[in-house]
Amino acid sequence: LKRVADDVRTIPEEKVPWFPRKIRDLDKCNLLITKYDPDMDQDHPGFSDPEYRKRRCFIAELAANYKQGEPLPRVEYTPEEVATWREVYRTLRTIYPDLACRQFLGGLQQLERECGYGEDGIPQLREVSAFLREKTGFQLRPVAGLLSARDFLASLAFRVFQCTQYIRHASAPMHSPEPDCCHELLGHIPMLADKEFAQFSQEIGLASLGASDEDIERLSTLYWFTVEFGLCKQNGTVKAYGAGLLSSYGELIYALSNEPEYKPFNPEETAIQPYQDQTFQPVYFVSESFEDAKIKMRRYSSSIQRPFSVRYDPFTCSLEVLDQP
Ligand code: HBI
Ligand code: FE
Repeated sequence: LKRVADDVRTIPEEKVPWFPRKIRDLDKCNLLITKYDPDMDQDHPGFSDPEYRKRRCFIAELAANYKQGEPLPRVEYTPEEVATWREVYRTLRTIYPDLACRQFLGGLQQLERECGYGEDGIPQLREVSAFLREKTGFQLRPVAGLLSARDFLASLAFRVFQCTQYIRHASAPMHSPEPDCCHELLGHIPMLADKEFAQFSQEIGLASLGASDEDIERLSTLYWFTVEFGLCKQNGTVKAYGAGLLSSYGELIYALSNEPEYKPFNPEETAIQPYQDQTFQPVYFVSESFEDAKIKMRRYSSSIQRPFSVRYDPFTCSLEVLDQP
């Protein structure tokens, strides 16, 4: 009887891309984009430094072998790596009070007090992950490099942030063509300690599950202009909350100068704005507040057509998938 019922179903078979249903499935969300690797990208500052490439490869290998639930790998950083971190930390730390949003400053202060953040050492992912879990339920997982948008966004649905653990080349402490631990630990982590921002991030992730390639492209553009390069108003002035800004001295100053164009954050328009991943953005989107950005993003997400709906169950760290009637 069951077979017959299946065979006569009139609903056309929908081609829904595979997506993770439980947190362990994130072990399969590991598609890397290698075009900005020091092995592939001739403009990478480490391209002609075989020692650097070997070291990055060693640290990336730890991430490639990682399985969900294992303790996060610890890296013994070299004095040269710590010196790079120190330079980045010191330079950015001096301009944060004027240019970063209050949630970022609050998060960073807590990380300095409770998690050993400072210029003297590169924080270990294991400690940072334990800290975030207590604040917002986010946890880290190591990743070997730039991840595909689909896999990166999917992990956010589980409050998992995929984090690189190697550091940029010592010759260019102010810039890295690919994500590195300075970008993750200084740009992203302080924001993920904020409850409202954590929820905003998870909701983009949930909206991405099983979405079409075109919807993934639009969601990753939205992610780009908010989580990576977003600005917001606070007490009448514009501040930065995007991680790409908060981990780049040059672009942070530029974004908050009177040079670039500002547009109000509006998901329909933001989602189709072309972006730059090699130079400064020509335009930035300004939110009235996180609350406002979250409401607008929610409205946008619910307009994405999917033949099912998802609900995250925090007790089992898995998704309930409901067929749309
Ligand atoms: N991969 N490792 C890593 N870190 C990121 O910040 C990151 C990524 N892949 C895609 C991505 N960010 C976004 O810019 C969107 O494309 C989702
Ligand atoms: Fe990032």
